[in-house]
Amino acid sequence: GSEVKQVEEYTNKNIKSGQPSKLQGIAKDKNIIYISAESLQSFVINNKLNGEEVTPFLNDLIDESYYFENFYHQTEQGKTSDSEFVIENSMYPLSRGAVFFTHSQNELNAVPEIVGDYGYTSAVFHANNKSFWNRSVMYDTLGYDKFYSETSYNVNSENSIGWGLSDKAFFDQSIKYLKSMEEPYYAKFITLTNHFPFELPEEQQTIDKFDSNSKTLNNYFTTARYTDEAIKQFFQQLKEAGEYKDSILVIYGDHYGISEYHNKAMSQYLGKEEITPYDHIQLQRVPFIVHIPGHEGGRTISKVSGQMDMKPTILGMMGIETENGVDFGTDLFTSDVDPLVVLRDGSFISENYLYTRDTCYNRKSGEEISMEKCKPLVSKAQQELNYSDSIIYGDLLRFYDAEYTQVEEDVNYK
Ligand code: GP9
Ligand code: MN
Repeated sequence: GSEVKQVEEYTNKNIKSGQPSKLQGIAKDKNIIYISAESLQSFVINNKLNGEEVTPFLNDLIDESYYFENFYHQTEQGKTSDSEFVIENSMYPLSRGAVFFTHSQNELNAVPEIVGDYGYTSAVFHANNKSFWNRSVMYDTLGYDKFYSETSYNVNSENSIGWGLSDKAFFDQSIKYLKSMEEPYYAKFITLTNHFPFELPEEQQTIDKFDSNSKTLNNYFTTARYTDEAIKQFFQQLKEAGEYKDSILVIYGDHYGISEYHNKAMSQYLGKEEITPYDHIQLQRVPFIVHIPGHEGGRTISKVSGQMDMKPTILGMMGIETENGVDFGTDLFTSDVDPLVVLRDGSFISENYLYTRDTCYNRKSGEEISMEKCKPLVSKAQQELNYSDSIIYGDLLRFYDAEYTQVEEDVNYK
């Protein structure tokens, strides 16, 4: 127990804001619908190819949502599964392997389990084999009630693209299951079509390919557009099914899709001379969109943030608070915390600085500056990673009783 206490002291002192969410309670008793957008990076958002928007639906949606434009994925080798681990536990993934495989029996305080205590039913929708990433085991550990995996879907050669069921067919076939869920529900949809190598049959392409030496980047625009259209169709179907207005929709990118092997082509697309280590970190940004029907005043939020922050942010919106949880993220709808986003390799982004590969940069200008500026945060970042690792390796939440409470009175938000 005392080691977790130490972590709790650290997160209380360094991370928790102590302020209620500005949207406290806005999601109380509403359905929560997550869309994990495979390999979707921020560089295509509000961006064009040959004069055409890459993600027209998401760009419009952002005007009616909270959009975090400096939001980073924090995944490692566990890819999608790491993103799932991070967003539901507000802890770091491991530096090697995937927690979903190596520590699937750990005691956790994951969001599905917490919201289950407040009357939510929960499910994951993902049309891949249920054992991929050890999901069927890990989803039990996370507290999910139900997993709609490949066998719940009608998958054939006509409706498959690349890795499996196309995103459009996936959402289409999911609606009936969603409708059957007892409300309020917490549902996570994991898309698949925008996955390496990003191949899409020509007749389904609605935007040009890019023209460079990287087939991967060239293709990427076509599948990113496809997912954008699939999400558009899903919103439409949610409305038709009556599932939209009582729900809050949360869309996020799980991790990067374009690796640094494609830097040359990427620099060509972005119109830069080269992709520096600073640019490489900035390319780890993925979209994070919170869409609240009936609360459409769009706001783009620039503060630095990461997947780690999703658990406290969503729980804050549900009015669910904890005094003693050991989350490493903060509620993004509170304002008094100096943000520090730590990536798994020890790189970090703070309000003023960006650090990677032993180099300190001015975050806003990208200019290289003295390491002295970054030094204190380098050790803080390492400390956080070590704390998170020690909890996972020692399965320390076994000895720890985090208490969650839901605010009684209604909403605080304006
Ligand atoms: C597979 C999907 C993609 O089920 O989650 O996996 P990834 O390779 O991105 O981790
Ligand atoms: Mn993925």
